[in-house]
Amino acid sequence: MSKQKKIKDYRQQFINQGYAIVEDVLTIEEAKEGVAILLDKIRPESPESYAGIWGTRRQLKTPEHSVPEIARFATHPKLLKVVSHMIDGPFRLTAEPLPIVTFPGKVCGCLKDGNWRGHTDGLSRVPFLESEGKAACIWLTFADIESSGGATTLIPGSHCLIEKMAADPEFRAKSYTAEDNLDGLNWNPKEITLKAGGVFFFYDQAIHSASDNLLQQPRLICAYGFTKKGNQEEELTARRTIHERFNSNHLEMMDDQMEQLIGLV
Ligand SMILES: O=C(O)CCC(=O)C(=O)O
Repeated sequence: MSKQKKIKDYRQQFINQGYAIVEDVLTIEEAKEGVAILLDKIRPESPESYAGIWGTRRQLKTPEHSVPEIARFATHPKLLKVVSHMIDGPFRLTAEPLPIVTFPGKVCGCLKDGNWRGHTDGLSRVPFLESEGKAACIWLTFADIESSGGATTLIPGSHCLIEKMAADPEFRAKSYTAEDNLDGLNWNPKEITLKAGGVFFFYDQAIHSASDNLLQQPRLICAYGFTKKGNQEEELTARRTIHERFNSNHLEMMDDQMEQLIGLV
């Protein structure tokens, strides 16, 4: 299959399914570097990260804290190329990248326990197809995510239904279970397993959840958000609020390439 066709495929998959996977973005060596950094910086007990209600899943508190060495993968040429096919025109990194480690243990259940429930991260007021090609959230993985290894779980295509129903205030308030009988939805949550070095494009309006990590291998990922650049005024406004979205120490130490990517220069 030609490269061009594959690229079209993942963008189309994203539109249809609310997620897409691109393998082999980092080399095995690069992914291993990421593993070492994350395991050094995030530990189950480290105060810079939090679990909330999610057991062994730890997420860095940003922008108060940052891991610049992990953030720097945002400038990886292959990663930027992959993002450039999902966003039309120039784009920038929107916020401090978000490292997440799911250590072995309980998080919030899993697909096998038959009690799976999902949520959306708020509900967008902008119709999906209107924002298509304007933003991309990618989760880069540094170690293989095997089945039962703390993968994201998601109902493919659910973003379309959510969009139709989001106008209903009661609907907006809840998380979703199979019993909700969401008319027209094929209730078939899927584990997003992935090889080290791959990326998962994620649309947070698809019904999704975290999951327990029943294996020994921690799930080691980092989330990066990108957005299409706006007009001159919009970019100036974004620059003014940069300290709200990026860590101050990190801002001070960024190299030219990173500064350019976040829209500082
Ligand atoms: O960690 C995951 O796989 C999913 C996290 C999630 O559900 C969320 O951030 O809203």
